[in-house]
Formats: sequence, C-alpha cells, structure tokens
Amino acid sequence: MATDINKAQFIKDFKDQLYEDFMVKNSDATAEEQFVALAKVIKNYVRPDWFRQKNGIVADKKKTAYYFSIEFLPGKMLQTNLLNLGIYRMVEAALAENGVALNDLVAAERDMALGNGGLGRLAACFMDSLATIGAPGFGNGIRYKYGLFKQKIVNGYQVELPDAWLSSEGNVWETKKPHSAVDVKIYGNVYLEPHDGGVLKPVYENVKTLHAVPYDMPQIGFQNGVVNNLRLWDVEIPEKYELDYPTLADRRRVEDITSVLYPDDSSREGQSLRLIQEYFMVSAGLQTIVKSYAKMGLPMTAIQEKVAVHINDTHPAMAVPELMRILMDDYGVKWSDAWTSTIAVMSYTNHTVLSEALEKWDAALFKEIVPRIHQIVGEIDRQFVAKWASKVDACVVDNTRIIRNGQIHMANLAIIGGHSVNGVAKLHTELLIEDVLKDFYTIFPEKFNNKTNGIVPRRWSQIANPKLSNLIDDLIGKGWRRDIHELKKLENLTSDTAVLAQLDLVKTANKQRLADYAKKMLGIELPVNAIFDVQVKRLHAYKRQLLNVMHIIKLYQDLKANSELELTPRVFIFGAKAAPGYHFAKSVIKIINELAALVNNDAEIGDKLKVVFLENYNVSLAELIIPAADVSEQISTAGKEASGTSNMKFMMNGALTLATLDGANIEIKDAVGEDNIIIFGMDKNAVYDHYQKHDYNARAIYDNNPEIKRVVDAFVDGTIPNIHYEGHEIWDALVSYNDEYFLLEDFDDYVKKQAELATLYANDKQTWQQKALINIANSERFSSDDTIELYAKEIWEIN
Ligand code: 26Y
Repeated sequence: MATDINKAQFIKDFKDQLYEDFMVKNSDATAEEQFVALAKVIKNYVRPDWFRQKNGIVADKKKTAYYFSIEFLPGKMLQTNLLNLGIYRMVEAALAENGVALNDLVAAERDMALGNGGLGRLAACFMDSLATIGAPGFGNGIRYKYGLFKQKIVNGYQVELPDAWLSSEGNVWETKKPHSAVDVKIYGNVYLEPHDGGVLKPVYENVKTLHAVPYDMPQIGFQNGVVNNLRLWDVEIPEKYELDYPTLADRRRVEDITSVLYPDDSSREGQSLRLIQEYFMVSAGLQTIVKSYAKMGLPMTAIQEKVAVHINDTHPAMAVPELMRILMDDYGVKWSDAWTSTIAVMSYTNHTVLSEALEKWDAALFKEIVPRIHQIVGEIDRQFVAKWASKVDACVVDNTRIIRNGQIHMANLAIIGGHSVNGVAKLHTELLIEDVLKDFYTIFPEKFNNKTNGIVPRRWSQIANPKLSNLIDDLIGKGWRRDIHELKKLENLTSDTAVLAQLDLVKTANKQRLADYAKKMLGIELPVNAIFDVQVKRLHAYKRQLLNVMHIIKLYQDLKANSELELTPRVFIFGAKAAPGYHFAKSVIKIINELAALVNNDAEIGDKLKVVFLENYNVSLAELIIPAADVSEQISTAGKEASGTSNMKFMMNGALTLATLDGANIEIKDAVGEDNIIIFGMDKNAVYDHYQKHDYNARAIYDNNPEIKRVVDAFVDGTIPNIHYEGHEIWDALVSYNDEYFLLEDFDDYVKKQAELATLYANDKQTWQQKALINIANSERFSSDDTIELYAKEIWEIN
C-alpha cells in the first residue's frame, strides 16, 4: 500500500524517477519535470491495486458498472491522487525538505478538460466516488487530443484557442494498452445472409475500419486501496488497414475522430464527425466489455448479471443497438434474448429539458455511417410500435417511437432500450415525468427515478479550501474528512461568536487569494471587505447572466445619480465560456467586459463596485474562485437548469445562495431552511403558467416600469462604451422578442433580494456567518459518494 511508504523511500523513488526520465538531479529539474516524475511515482504506487481491481472483474466474476460518457472533466489530478492515497502531507513535507514546493508542481500540471461543463464534471466526480465507495465502476470515453477550447478575452470579446492539454510527455497518468485494441467498423453496406437453421448473419461490404486503442487512467478511492479504471479511446491506422485510407486527407479525417471535444453546451447542432465519435467510443467500449464477460465462462444471455452500462445523456445511446449487434452477430444470441439482456444492462440519465439539446440524427446520415446499427434501430422501432400500438393512444406511440419524420431520437432509443431513466434533481425528474417525457411515463412508469446530483467533497472542500478545512478540523475533529456527514456537527456551533469570527477570517483570506490572482491577471485591486458576488458557469441565455448584468447597471446608475448613496461595496465576479457558435452568449461576454471597464475606471464609483470577468473558467479556476465567494448566483429561469452542481460547491464553501426555485436550488433550500438561502422570482409553475396562457408581455413591463426601462436602455443609449451591435441584440432579445427567459418579470424581486442581502452583510456580519456555517454544515447532503451509492444500489445493482 502506498500509505506504507515513508519519506526516505519516497524521496529515493522520486529522485530515481527524475534520473530515469530526464537524467537530471532534483536541484536542476524544472517544475514540469518534477511534476512528471512525481506523477509516475504515484502511478507506480497504485499499480498493484489498479491491476488487482481490473483483473478481479473476471477472476471474481464481479458485477461491474461502466459509465459511458462522451465527456470527462477532472481538471488536475495530482492533489486528488495524493490525498486519496493518504500520502499528501508526507509527500509535501518530503519535497519541502528537498527544496521543492508541492504547489509549484501542482501549477505545472495541465487541466484535463475533456468536457464542456456540468455533465462532464459530474462524470469526473462520479469516478472518484465510485472508487471511494469501493464499487467496481469503470469509465469509458474518448481521449481527445484537444480539450474544451481555451478562452482568451481580446478587446472584450471571447477568442477560442485550441487546448493542447497533452504535453510532450502525453498524459502522465495514463497507460496505453495496445494489446487491448479493438476494431470498429463504419460506412459500407450491410446485408443479411441466411445461415444454418435460418439464422441471418450480416455481410459487410466496403467498410472502413477504425482501430481503437485504449488509454487507461487510475481512479483512486479515498484511502481505501481501491483503484478503478477510466478508459479513454484513441484511434490509429495500423498497417493492415492502410488501404482504407490511401490519401493524407483520408488519414486526417480519421485522426479528427479523437481530435477535439464537441465544444458545445446544448446550443448547436451536431455533424457526422460527432456521430462517428459517439459510435467509436460506444463500440470499442462494449466490444471490450463483452469480451471480458465472455472470459467468465457464463452464458451470454446472463450478461446483465455481471454488466451494467450507464448512458450519460444521449451521446452514448448507440450502446443499445451496439450491444444488440455484438450479442447477435458476434455471439449468436437470438433477438429476443439479446433484447431482454440489453434492457437489463442499460440505464440512462437525462441532463436537460432544453429541446435543442435533445439529440436527433438524420436517419439517412445515420444509415450511411452505421448501416448495421441503423438496421437494428429500425427493428427496435418496428417492434416497439407493433407492441404498443394496440395498448396506448396513437399519439403516445408517435411521440415515443425512435424513428420519426426521418430523424432518430436518441433519448427515445435510450429509454426504450434500458430499464432506468433518471433526472438529476427532484424538480427536473418531475418535469421529465410531467412534461418532457410524459408519454414515456404512461408507457414505462417503472423506469423513472430521480438521482439528485452531488459533488465529490474531497476536491471541493479539502483541496479547494485548505483554510476552511483546517478550521473545521479544529472545531469538530478530522472525522469529516472521511465521513462528510460529520459536517452536521457544525450546526451546534452557530451561536459561538468566536467560531463565526474565525469563519470570517478564513473567508477573507480566500478572498485575498482570489484578489491576488485578479491583480495578477487583470491589474485590478479587489477590496476584500466588499461582498464577493459570483456567477461562474457556461454562458447560456437560460442561466441569465444578463439578469446579473442588469442589476449591476442599476447599481451603477443609482450611484451616478447620487454619489452619496449608501451602498455595501460589491465585487461582481464572472467566469463563463460561450459555445463558439452561440452569438448571443458571446455578446453577453462582450457586454460584461465593457461594463467592467466602465465601472472599474470610474473614479466616482471607486471601490463601491468592481466587475471582473476571469477568462478561461475551468476546474482549477473554480477551485480558486468558489472558496472566495460570499454570494452564489444560481438565477436560471425556473424549470430550465436540470440541477446545477456549482450551487453545491459554493454552499460547501460557505457562500449564501441567491437563487430561483430551480434544479437542486430547491433541495439546497430544503437542506438549509428558507432563512439561510435567498430565493426570488417566479417558480416553475408561474413560468409554465405563462407558457400555457401565452400572456407574457415584456414590452408592457418595459413601458410601465421606468427603472427597468432605464436599465434596458443602457444597452443601446451609449451608457456602455465600446459596444456595437451587442447592445441592440440584447435589447431586442429582451423587448422585441419578448424576453424568452423572463428576466424583466424577475428583475424587481431580484433587485429587492440583492438589496436585502447587502444590508445584512453590511450590518450584521455575525448573522451572515451564521448562515454560512449552516450552509457548510448541510452541504453534506450533496456528496456524490451518496449519489453514486444510490445509482449502484437502485440502478446498477452492484455491490
Ligand atoms: C448534444 C449536445 C448539443 C450537447 C452537448 C453538451 C448537449 C448537452 C451537453 C451538456 C449538458 C450539460 O452539461 N448539462 C448539465 O448537466 C449537469 C449535470 O447533470 C446539470 O447539473 C446541469 O444543470 C445541466 O445543465
């Protein structure tokens, strides 16, 4: 066990590794070299546990869950791995004795950002939690050469640069496994040929073969000796398939398959490359899984007893027909048995109610790229319609079938082909049942369940916030580091004024840490006595960064009108990437930056208001920003945010949530009580009421509310300098196009609640910190360890 390693042994291993890899003495090595050596030493320590867990699956015939996800967003791994191995302090001290600051090595690691946002980050939290609860649970995805684009702000605009995250050393955590490579077939024609006993076997013509090579990454459980595996696939062209790709352009098209993550968060359409990516990872993963199951020597028709496959959003939904294909074509299982097994193996999580994010593929394109899968989907659809046509209304069948109007509905495929559909927060699951998937609910009520998201507590407390963690140790002992539910004990301390004062000191120190960063990046001084009011997440209209902007404009206008105005000083902090093709979102970024320039440089405003947009929001930046927040902005239009997970991270770090009753905000409110969260605006019923009655009239609000008019007009009347069409685009969205996300209706209440919290912060810091402590104490409810335990028990039935 790695925990048995002592300092002397570790330092010897570290120096040997530096010598082996770089022929350098520690004192002459760069931080990058030291990081690489340290990571390799860690990998060596975990290798026996990792190997045992992988081999145990076949040897011990353990039921295993495979989490299929087109995104994994772990960020950096060094600190998490050290912490989970239980050697963090030892390594930190040993390195320090040898003149090396662990923090410099942490800084040298690049973020692994093979994900867009919430969905990918959730997958990474789940991998940690699976190992931590000791469950056999492996990830399956794509090893993109470029992660989510790197964002630069140039002249106020977002500019996207490729994220070349793989250094010349590759990804030090991974191990390439050429011996486990498999072939994936795409394109060509397929027809069925009768064989003995009337069995139909597919014959392929003119296919192109992709050689899928896996790279494995250890997923280390928290101090429990369990190391799971995250398998990411890359594509190669071996000599035997060279003739499939005769030109350089052909070869480039193949390389493109694992080149870049689809840089989208639900606002743009997919292309054939994306479809190939999806099939590539699904087929490679499933072929491997079935092969390893076959080694157990059990009947193929009982695969569901040893294998669970989870479809993370619809992107891996081709797992359903692909498992059918493998069972039937490769192992001779008959359709009805294969279908029974497939349904029992597969389960699906929905992460969105936005219709534009529900994947649909053009059936002709689908047929061209994956002809055999197209046949199987066609047959699944035919049988589904045949079975249900006599039992439910025709419109129900029409709304739930897979192929409709020349399109393949991936969510329908995932629901029909699996035994479980879950939403990611209570409200979200309710909306799936009542609205988005209601016809499915009439057919398969038993498939529906809720699994509220969670966050991995180690990264979002111990690693991101060492100061708070040390304070908690002093207050309730260290038990919470292993059992997050012990945080509840903090509730007993809410009237201890000394504790509240200490909490305030910790927050201020974290604010200073962020202020130093802002000073370095932007040259702006952030006053740490101000409220740090933070909104960090993907930029999307429904998340309503614009509502936050409108509030800032209002405060600015108020101050300009009356420089004597008493105002609690505030720092507004934004971090957000916009999908490259999402015009409106990019305009909002430009507006924020120009508003920031205006406010920050106005001598009359001084330190009363500051606005900062921190570029390239990613996991590492989240670890810096979230512990520094006083206010967590979770202000989506009710009913739109499936869950949110940063809301939980903020809470765990003692920010107060300013929120609509949306996604997991509702459960946060239930956890802390309504006195310890600030709720505003329309709830989901009010929003749906407008949808039903078609009675929302943004223009009327604009015309009749002078304050709103003044704020909205600021986008076009020259108040914000250096903007062009952006202001008009926003004005039109709010007024001419009837404000799709109801910002104008929620504005007054938002402003009111903002004012109330500012007053509280200014006048009663103690009560503020009391609320913060209650939030920290109750954040234990949102541990992804617990979430994943429920997936394991209720959906996958693994131990
Ligand atoms: C198909 C393509 C357009 C697409 C690409 C990425 C569709 C969706 C996505 C990503 C969605 C996503 O990240 N959803 C978020 O999932 C989180 C984890 O469940 C939720 O907390 C969050 O509310 C939701 O927006």
